Amino acid sequence: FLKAPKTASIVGCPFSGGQPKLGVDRGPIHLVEAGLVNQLEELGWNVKFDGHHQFEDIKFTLSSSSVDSAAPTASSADNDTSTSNHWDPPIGILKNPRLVSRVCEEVAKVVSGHAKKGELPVTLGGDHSLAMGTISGTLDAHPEAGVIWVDAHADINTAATTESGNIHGMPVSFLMGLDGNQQAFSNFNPSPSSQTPFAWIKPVLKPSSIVYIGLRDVDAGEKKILKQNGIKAFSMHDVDRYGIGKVVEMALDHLNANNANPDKLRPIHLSFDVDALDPSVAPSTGTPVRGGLTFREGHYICERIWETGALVGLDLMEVNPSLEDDISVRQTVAVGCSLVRSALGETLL
Ligand code: B3U
Ligand code: MN
Ligand code: MN
Repeated sequence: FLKAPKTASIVGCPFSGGQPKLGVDRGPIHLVEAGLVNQLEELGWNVKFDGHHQFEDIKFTLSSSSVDSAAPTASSADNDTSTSNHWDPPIGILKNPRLVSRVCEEVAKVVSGHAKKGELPVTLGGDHSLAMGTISGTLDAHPEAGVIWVDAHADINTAATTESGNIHGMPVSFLMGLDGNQQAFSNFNPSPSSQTPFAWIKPVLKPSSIVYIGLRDVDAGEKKILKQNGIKAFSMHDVDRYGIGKVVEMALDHLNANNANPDKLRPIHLSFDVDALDPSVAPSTGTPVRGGLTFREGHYICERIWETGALVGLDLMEVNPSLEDDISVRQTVAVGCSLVRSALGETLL
């Protein structure tokens, strides 16, 4: 049968504030320069892309409304996101909390706007803290959607458990409104009236509405959170044991078993961290972990989700073109493009 032409909206997010390594903000630029827009058009998509989002106005607003008007210190040079800006001091150990939060709030509006017009938002990161925005946006437009989170990491630390203070290791906890965040923030901030910068995030994601695939580097505190909340997770051990085909069926079954409307397939948001792939497949990423998904396993996940016809949102995150040599960068960018094409219906035959 013939489907009506569909529109994919590329949401380019050159943002690195959720983690300390420079360069991940150039991920979306490289993915688009590699020809992603054309490639999707060749698959029959109507592609909307009017340039990458600029978050400069957010930085400007934050810096000019800063309570701390002290002169910038040496560590707050503009191109250095590895240390805090004087206008965005850490909360507890969380780095760049106001900037990350405001950027994600804007991304949420953009993604939700596209999704409500019936378009498929394809967000290119940038670091994975951006998923607080993309998933808030998807769930605003499709409240019944479930999330498949493909990653080496669980990204579910709270302000109480994070050891790094890097917010890209925390987005899922904010989307779920986990207790650890409220408690920790009230400790940092004794005045009950003062809101955390993350107050805009509604706890829209139920623990039963997310499934992980690819995990292999999960902090002790995160393991507790996964257990306590009964969150479904398929680690690399499960991929080895069952094979990727069975794992993806189990993941889909889990989401659809928890569907409010059992007659309808649940809409799916796929949040793909490129570090889920083995570093030999995708070397240019900030926190590579050995023993990851093969090229085919990563693509299979995307192909199978496309096949369900239920995809309503896609993220491709953590491509960092500043890491490793030129060949590695080209390889990682090419894999990123090809994952997106697979999720948008590129078939093998
Ligand atoms: N769990 C660690 C490491 C990490 C999470 N996400 C990435 N790395 N990419 C943390 O910092 O929370
Ligand atoms: Mn991640
Ligand atoms: Mn990761």
